[in-house]
Amino acid sequence: MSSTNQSPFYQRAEQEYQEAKTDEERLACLEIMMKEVPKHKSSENMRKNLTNRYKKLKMSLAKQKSSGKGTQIGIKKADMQCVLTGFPNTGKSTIFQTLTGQEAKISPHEFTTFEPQLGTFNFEDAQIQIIDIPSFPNHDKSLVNSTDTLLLTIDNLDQIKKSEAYAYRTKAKIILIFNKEDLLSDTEKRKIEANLKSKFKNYDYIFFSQHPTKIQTQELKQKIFETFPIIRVYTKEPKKEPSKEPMILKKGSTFKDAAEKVRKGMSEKIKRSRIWGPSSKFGGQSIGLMHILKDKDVIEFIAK
Ligand SMILES: Nc1nc2c(ncn2[C@@H]2O[C@H](COP(=O)(O)OP(=O)(O)OP(=O)(O)O)[C@@H](O)[C@H]2O)c(=O)[nH]1
Ligand SMILES: [Mg+2]
Repeated sequence: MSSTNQSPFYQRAEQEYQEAKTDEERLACLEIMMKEVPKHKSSENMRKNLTNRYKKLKMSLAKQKSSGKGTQIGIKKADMQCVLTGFPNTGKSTIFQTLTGQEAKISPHEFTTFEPQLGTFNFEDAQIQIIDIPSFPNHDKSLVNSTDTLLLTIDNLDQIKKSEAYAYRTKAKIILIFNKEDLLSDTEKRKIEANLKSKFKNYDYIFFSQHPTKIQTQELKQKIFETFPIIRVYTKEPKKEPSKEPMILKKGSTFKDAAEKVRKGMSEKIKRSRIWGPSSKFGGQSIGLMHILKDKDVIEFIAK
């Protein structure tokens, strides 16, 4: 069975496999190929071949990891990360500049952004990492596939389906940013909105532009923040104000996880602990190590 008889997903994954730069990427491609290859007799050899390649790669990756080498993409992932993607000239770098206040290269020519630009913005004490990358098809595949959230920036509806060819392997949540709102008449905007609500129900979307209102910018930041499976927890010392910078923990974390994040081994030294905020029954409630925390909790503890 030749690979030309395979599904389009298989073929795409195979092509990406050939172009892949890291073993992680190759592994992800193989996973798709293994899923897509037909299960009948005539493709048995092909399946075996794929499984063998997969196993070998997994082993070599495990070795790399244990020897501490690992693979490198040059950007250290923060607790919360989002990536701006889309077709050329949709206004991604302009959005990057609006959100971060950092200057970006912006021009009416295509592919103005030719390498990833890293920035951060603040939302209610949380530091969110944002990366502006080159447009499809020159995007950074490993970033698109590995980030938490994709900000898919479009200026017409056809781009949604077309972009699936470039982002079909991502595990990220997607927010659609319909940009250049200023170019739309009220009627056009209503039509687009109706389409988004009927044909693209699965996407969370927002209209945006190069001159957004304060409320629009806040709403975009809020939407981005809500895609991350994390909570903010503030710590405080007795009789003092809570920390300005929250700790960022995974959703479902316990007080023990928080104490361990402050310092390894800390959870074994806790003498007394109290909590204020959404997960407490009342302000100043005493809690045990297994208490499950919520976003915006404030914890106070005394260690031995
Ligand atoms: N009318 C209008 N023009 C915009 C808006 N946002 C960006 N532009 C213009 O669109 C062009 C492209 O903007 P960029 O921010 O460079 O777009 P990009 O997606 O980063 O483009 P590449 O990096 O080249 O792929 C520039 O001329 C911007 O001034 C907007 O909201 N409204
Ligand atoms: Mg750009």
